[in-house]
Amino acid sequence: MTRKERYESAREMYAKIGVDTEKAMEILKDLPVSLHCWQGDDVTGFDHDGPLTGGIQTTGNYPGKAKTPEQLMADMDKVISLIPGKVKLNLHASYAIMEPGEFVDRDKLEPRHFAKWVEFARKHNIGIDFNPTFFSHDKVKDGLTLSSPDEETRNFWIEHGKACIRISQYFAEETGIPCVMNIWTGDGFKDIPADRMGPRMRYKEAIEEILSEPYDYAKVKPCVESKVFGIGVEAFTAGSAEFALSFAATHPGKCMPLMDNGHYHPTEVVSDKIPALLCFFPEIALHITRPIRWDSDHVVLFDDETREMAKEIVRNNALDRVYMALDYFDASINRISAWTVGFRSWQKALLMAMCTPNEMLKKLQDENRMTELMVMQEEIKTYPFGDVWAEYCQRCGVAGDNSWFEEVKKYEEDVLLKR
Ligand code: RNT
Ligand code: ZN
Repeated sequence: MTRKERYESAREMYAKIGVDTEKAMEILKDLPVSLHCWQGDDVTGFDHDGPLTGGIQTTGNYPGKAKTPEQLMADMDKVISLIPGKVKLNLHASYAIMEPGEFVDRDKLEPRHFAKWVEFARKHNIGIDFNPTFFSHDKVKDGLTLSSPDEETRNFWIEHGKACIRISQYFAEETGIPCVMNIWTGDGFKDIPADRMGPRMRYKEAIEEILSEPYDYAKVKPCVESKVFGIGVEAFTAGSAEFALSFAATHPGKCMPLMDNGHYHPTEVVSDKIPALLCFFPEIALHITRPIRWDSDHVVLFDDETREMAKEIVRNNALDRVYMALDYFDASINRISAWTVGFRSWQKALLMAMCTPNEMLKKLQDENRMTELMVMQEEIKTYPFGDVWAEYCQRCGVAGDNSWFEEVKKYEEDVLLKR
């Protein structure tokens, strides 16, 4: 059978259970998913020489890491040529591009420092998401930024946040696509604190100050990302889950919560949290990653929890309410491949969720036909999803199988190993 024939046969099988594979592909191909620039250079950025701090860590020393904006952009061009669907660029403030000899600290960053990224986005006809960088900087004082008891420190980082709001507004205006601006700090303590509320009150007030910078919520979408712990801040993080959710809930029309599925206790699942939040928040944001035992930020795979998260977005008709962004960084393997596998995995998860007879399954649940529900859920696991995926990739002009990896090997030889 040819690929086309295989797809036709799959399409018929899915149609019999009420799934429209054509519609699924149509929707998915235009659905933006944010691709994080930081996989390409191990979260280093261009504005400092220091180490990566803030409770996050990359491990590995695979050759070919991008060291300049040009290299990072070339690498992202390569990735974009290998993945189906619609990309959005996700940038951190530390990826500012200065003029030669120029140094501007983070509190003084301006839109012009990101003009080259806007050019990049224009070239690909995509939007940009943004993140203030509250880590890897000498003004992180005793592990604290926005929650620091030191006013000067706090103000520096508040000014950084405000600068980032202005830059986000610039991105939205230049691209015509809203910019999701995510606030995450690694603020916390290694050991048992004597005051948990003080840092959180300072954090709350600092975010409020950042959000007092004027912006249009239709264009700039600030989020607050929570985290349970980080390396070196095991005992306490200021931006805990309850903190971030409560902040977002009490500032409607100003910001939304962001859940990173690496940021919870290992038996908690974000797939279950998505529908809970959707009951209350008009919009939410996600960082999609793969935690192994902790927030290890491994490459996203087409695994059970990834699929479950995609299902919750799709079957609750929330594709226009959930901002999806990848967030992981593996320095131990080819970085182009890491990006590509992760993006393709999330695309697969979304496509599979769309190729699931969600209405029929919900009905079985509502009629308490739980035995049948189990049988049906097991049945569709072996439906010919691979044939739909191959067709989707073909229509997007990329390889439907692993032949894209040949391109990566060639790029490694021709470009990465020469760096
Ligand atoms: C860290 C958070 C945060 C970062 C990026 C680089 O644990 O997940 O989102 O990964 O901002
Ligand atoms: Zn994250």
